[in-house]
Amino acid sequence: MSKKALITGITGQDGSYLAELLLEKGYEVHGIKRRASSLNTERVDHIYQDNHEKDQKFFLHYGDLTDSSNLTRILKDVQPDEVYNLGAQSHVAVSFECPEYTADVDAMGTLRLLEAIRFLGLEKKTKFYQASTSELFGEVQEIPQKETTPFHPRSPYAVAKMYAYWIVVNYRESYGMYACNGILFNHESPRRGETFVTRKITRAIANISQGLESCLYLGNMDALRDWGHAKDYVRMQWMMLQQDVADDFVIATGKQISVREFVTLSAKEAGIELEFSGEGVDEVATVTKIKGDNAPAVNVGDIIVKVDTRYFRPAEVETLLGDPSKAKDKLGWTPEITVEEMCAEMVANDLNKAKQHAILKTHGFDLAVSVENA
Ligand code: NDP
Ligand code: GDR
Repeated sequence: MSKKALITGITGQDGSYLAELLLEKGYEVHGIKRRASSLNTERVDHIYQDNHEKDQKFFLHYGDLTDSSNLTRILKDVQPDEVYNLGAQSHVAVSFECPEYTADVDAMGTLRLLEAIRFLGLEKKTKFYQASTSELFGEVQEIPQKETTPFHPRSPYAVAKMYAYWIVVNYRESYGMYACNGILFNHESPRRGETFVTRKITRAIANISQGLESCLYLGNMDALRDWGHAKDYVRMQWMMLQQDVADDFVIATGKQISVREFVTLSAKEAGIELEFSGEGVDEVATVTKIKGDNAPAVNVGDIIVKVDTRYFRPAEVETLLGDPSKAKDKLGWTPEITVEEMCAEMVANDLNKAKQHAILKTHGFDLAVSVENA
């Protein structure tokens, strides 16, 4: 009998990579997807199996982390060996706009799942993984941050995730549940949501290079992050549930770069060299050199990055740098993909899309470029 996993947030970046990994390992994979007015399964469409296929291993269930009875029914039907709680309102800036909803999904949603497991008497069968975050460290108390570093969350998102972190610890201590927190630092990929800063940058650089956009507007370019690749990080999520004893782990690369450096790296990947000038809200990036033929719409002297204060946050997390020693020692986990390799993969993916879009535009099919921003 193959193991069964239930993934909340299966339609998101991590959920899609984790589903692929678990299917490769022979799991029967169940995922919870939200009802939306447009299709929202793009990241998992390539592994989708409909229920007319034989030996179906991949199942999607409608549900929502705000709906206890729905979660209880799905858990009762699936009886999973492992639950991965990846579902969340995961955008820090948006959490300042929608604090109550963020708390409901990210904090209470975690409690609802744990309670449903307990209510169904699954607490000795079902292992639980919680998607915790480096945002818990917020206003950092020590550098680098490890499992013992005190928390100081700086957004409604981080405060909600802090509740989720402690309720997981509490259910482990109170009911002997195998429940653990992966305290993951930022991780990205070509499947990263378009409004997180790395993807916003790689997508804009690609669009600008093909003449589909003229300027990238960013907030705090001084912010420092420890960026890894989502594929490396979901491997660890699975590893955390294969131990004898449940525990919490920091997952990071141990290296950090600034948002500005990520812009420079991304532009270079598209053959564009940039120079930053000006300070604070007046900072801009100007094109100084173009190499190769990836950026036909850009000229030396063009200003292609500016600051827009609307992307500043009411409280910022200026620097995050993780110490993954415990995960390396106890799980034997090491990240394999560097930030440079990841950036190259993301730019290549977005360039590919932008070039297709530009060809369509040249032939009179002008598809609108989505303007949602955060
Ligand atoms: P995404 O934003 O890409 O995916 C979030 C997923 O949660 C989506 O499938 C989304 O559905 C789903 N979701 C949102 N609201 C609800 C809800 N009310 N009920 C059920 N599902 C919901 O996030 P990532 O894949 O990047 O991250 C996965 C998890 O890891 C999140 O919990 C995030 O907070 C956490 N995390 C992420 C890090 C990162 O750098 N990526 C770092 C540390 C932690 P839909 O597709 O319909 O929007
Ligand atoms: P973060 O990721 O807040 O770290 O949360 P994000 O990519 O949104 O921001 C990283 C840093 O970049 C700065 N920044 C901008 N951010 C966005 N989104 N848009 C901009 O225009 C912009 N300009 C500068 C931000 O201020 C910030 O300092 C991510 C999410 O995946 C969380 O769910 C997860 O828990 C943490 O990573 C770890």
